[in-house]
Amino acid sequence: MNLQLISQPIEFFPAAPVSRETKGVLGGALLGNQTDVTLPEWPVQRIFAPLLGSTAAVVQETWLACLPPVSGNDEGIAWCRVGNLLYGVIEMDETVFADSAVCSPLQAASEEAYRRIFRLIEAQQLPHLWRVWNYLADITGESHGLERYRQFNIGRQDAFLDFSRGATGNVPAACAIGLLEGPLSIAFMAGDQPAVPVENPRQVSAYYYPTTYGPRSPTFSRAVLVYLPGQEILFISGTASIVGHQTVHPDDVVGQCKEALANVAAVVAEANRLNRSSPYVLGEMSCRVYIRHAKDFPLVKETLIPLIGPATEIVYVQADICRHDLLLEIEATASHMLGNC
Ligand code: 3EB
Repeated sequence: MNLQLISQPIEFFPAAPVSRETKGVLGGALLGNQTDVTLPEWPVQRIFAPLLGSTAAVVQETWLACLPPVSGNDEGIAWCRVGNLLYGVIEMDETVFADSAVCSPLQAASEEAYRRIFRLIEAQQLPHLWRVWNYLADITGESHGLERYRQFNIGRQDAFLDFSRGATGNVPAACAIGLLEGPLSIAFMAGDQPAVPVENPRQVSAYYYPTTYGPRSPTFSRAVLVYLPGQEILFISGTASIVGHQTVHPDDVVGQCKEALANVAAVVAEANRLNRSSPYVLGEMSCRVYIRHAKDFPLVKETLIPLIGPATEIVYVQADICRHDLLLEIEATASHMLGNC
C-alpha cells in the first residue's frame, strides 16, 4: 500500500502544500493556532494549539496513499478511504447536548461521537478501529461534579460497550489532549483487519486503571500494530511519565521527559516482540510532543534530542495533558514494509 505520513511546516498561508492533483491523500491534521488557513479538500483535523520551536505558522500532517481515494460525509464525519483503510474526522459541539438530563454535555457528546464512528466504520465494513486522536477543551476542568477528562472517559467507554466491542484488550491506540477552547474533535483510522494491541510492561494497562482516576477507565491500548497490503504501521499512543498507574517526577520536566521516553522505548521493545517486519528503533519514529508549559520547551528539546537522535522528526505543541501533574506527553508513529516491498 505504502501509506506515508508527510509532515510539512508551512511558513505562509494560504498555501497549497500538497497539490490537489496529488493522488491518494487520505487525510491529515493541521497544527497551529493560526485561524485564517485554507483547508485542504481531504478530511483534516484542526488542532488549535501553539507550535513550539517552529518558525512555521502551521504544520500540516498528511497521510499519502498510492490508491485513488473515495470520500464522503456521513454521521457528521468527513471521511476518506483508500483500499481497506478509512480516515475520518468528527467535531462535536458540546452545547448541543446541554439538555441531556442524565449526564454532562461532554459525556453525551463523547458517547455520540464514538457511536457515529462505530456506525460509519461498520457500514463501510472496515469495523476495526486502529488509532484515535481526541482533543477537548479544558480537559482538567471540572463541571457536573466530575473532571472533564473523566466525563469523556465515561462517554467513550459507554459507546464501546453499546457496540459490544468490549473496553479492554482489543482497543485502539489513542491520545486525549486538552486545548484552550473549541469543539470535541476526534480523528480516527479504521481498517478491515483487527489491530494487534501492544501494552507496556512498565505500566498498568489504561483500561485497568483503578477508579481513583475516574469512574470509568480510559479505553485505549499503549500501541497497536496494523497491517496494510505489504506494510506494517506502529502507532504509539500518547505516552507520559507514568509508572504502574502513578505519575512519577511531578514538577520535574526533565525527569518526566526521560521517563516518558523510557516508556516509549518499552512499548517499542514490546512491539518488536510482536511485529512481523524488522525491529523498530526510536530514531525512525515520527513524534508529536505535547508540552503543558511553553517555557519548558527548550529543556524538553535538550533532553529529548540526545536520547532519541537528531534525525527524528518531532513536532512540539503546547497543550494540556489529562492529569494536572503531567507536564508532557509523547506520541509516535513508524512504518515498515513487509516481505520484499
Ligand atoms: C496515560 O497514560 C496518559 O484517554 O485516550 C494517553 C493516551 C493518555 C491516551 C486517552 C490518555 C489517552 O494515562 C494519558
